[in-house]
Amino acid sequence: MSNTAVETYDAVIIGAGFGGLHLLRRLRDKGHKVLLLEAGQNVGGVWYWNCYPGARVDSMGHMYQFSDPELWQDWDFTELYPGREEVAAYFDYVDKKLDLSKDIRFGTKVTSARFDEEDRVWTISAEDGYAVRARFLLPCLGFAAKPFTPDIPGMSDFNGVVQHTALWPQGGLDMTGKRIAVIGTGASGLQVVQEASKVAEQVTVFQRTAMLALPMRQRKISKEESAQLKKDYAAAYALREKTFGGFDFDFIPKSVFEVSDEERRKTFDALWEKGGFYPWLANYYDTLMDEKANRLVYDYWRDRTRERINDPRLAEILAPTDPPHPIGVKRPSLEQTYFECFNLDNVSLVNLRETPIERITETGIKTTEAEYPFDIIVLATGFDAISGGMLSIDIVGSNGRTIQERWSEGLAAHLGMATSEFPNMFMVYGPQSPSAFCNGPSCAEFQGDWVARVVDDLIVKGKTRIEATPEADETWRSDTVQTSDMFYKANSWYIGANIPGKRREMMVYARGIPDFLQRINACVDEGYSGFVVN
Ligand code: NA7
Repeated sequence: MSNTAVETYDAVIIGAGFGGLHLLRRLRDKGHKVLLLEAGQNVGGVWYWNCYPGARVDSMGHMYQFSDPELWQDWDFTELYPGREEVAAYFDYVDKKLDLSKDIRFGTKVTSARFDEEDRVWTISAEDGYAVRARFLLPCLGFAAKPFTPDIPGMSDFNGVVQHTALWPQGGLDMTGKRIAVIGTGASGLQVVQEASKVAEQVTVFQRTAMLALPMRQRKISKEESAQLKKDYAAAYALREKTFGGFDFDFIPKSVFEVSDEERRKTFDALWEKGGFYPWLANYYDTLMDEKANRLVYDYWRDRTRERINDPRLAEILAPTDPPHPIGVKRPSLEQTYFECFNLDNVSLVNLRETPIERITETGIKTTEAEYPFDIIVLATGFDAISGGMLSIDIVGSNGRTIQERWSEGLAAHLGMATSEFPNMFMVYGPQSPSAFCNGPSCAEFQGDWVARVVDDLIVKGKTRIEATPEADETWRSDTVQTSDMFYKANSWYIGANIPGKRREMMVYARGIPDFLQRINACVDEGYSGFVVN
């Protein structure tokens, strides 16, 4: 049914992170009428919400920004791996420089979207009653739009504060002198522990799976060094299209077994010193595909990590003799002082594999072994990642089925950006896109440029409907889920295994950026293969 009471746009974007902002800019530049809807009160996406102490990027700053010289020439990060406050300031800078906010409606949590087949237009509605129409619906939700809170008995009984990291109060939460529990040892947990240990009376870390974290090698970047580094930015950005992970470095094109023990050791040492993702994504190519090759990396990681932990009992829990899963098949967090924290008197560790949590009480946490009193319980328990955000919105496609129904037998998204029954909808950073295996801003630009190009082309040609075919969805699905067996050996959010009851399937396109770009560009060159356009 037509509804002319609400305004109609060429495109409505959901989400003001890297993906949404880039797309807004590109479509606006092409002269289209675009509106961006954002649930938060500012730009930044995950960086708006994840304002917990210590929140920090796991990519180097020069890679964690837009590649447009008009933007980077006047922007300097002051640390190699920027903290949340600097990233938030960067978003404000981009917003101001490009005057983006004028086309953003903040505080607008989209709850539903319906495709009207007669008009070939989406009607998008928000929690506050706001509604708008658009030819194209462009969800740019990021991988972490839906925080995950585990169902631990007694949570509501607790008299203190229970706080999920991704819903941290924008005004902060003072941990000084408090007794803090941290449940979860992913990136968020590690970062909170590093900060809380400096100010809290006591920090107790509840670990289920040891985090095989890599050393960040954080350092300050002076203005002079930044200016020097900028000489290489253009070359670094050009490289992103040619590497597996959308970074300016890549795997060594040799097997770990091809080299002598001495050469391997030298390489491992050099990668370790560089830190960050180098030991993961700049290692010998077979370390992420072959379990024996991977084990060599694990053993190296374990021994180097144990050097930093004084108590051998804790060392065995934090860096076990045998790997809990192959290293790197679950995203390795970057840490600065995490392992040394366990040498401090005010930090202790509870191994949930030996003593699981029974319940939360009025005063703290009760495990099968003991009861611990707390003032604040931090839930660093992650996200219903990749698909959780999309599935939280009531999106109804061309034949009346919801996106939940469409994907009930498994995710299927042509090019990781579109899905049959949902015409005129393109996702950036969505299910079956390279998302988590691609540096965020790189992926935002690759996918955003493609979507902007397609939307523009269709509008210019007077086409009003584009829909992926079920066959194209299936092909992409199978190319995504059929990945290295290694990825199925960890209970990671890449495969949905961190969420009870969630289908266990690879949700991230893991064939590398060059392959991805080749396929999405070929699709357009072939006249939109895998789509029906009219
Ligand atoms: P992650 O990496 O998904 O980490 C969540 C952590 O929470 C992880 O250690 C989980 O243990 C733990 N967890 C989840 N549920 C429970 C329950 N019920 N009991 C105990 N522990 C639990 O989320 P983050 O927010 O840290 O990071 C997400 C991404 O953001 C990260 O990869 C970076 O890309 C940035 P598990 O390992 O599943 O045993």
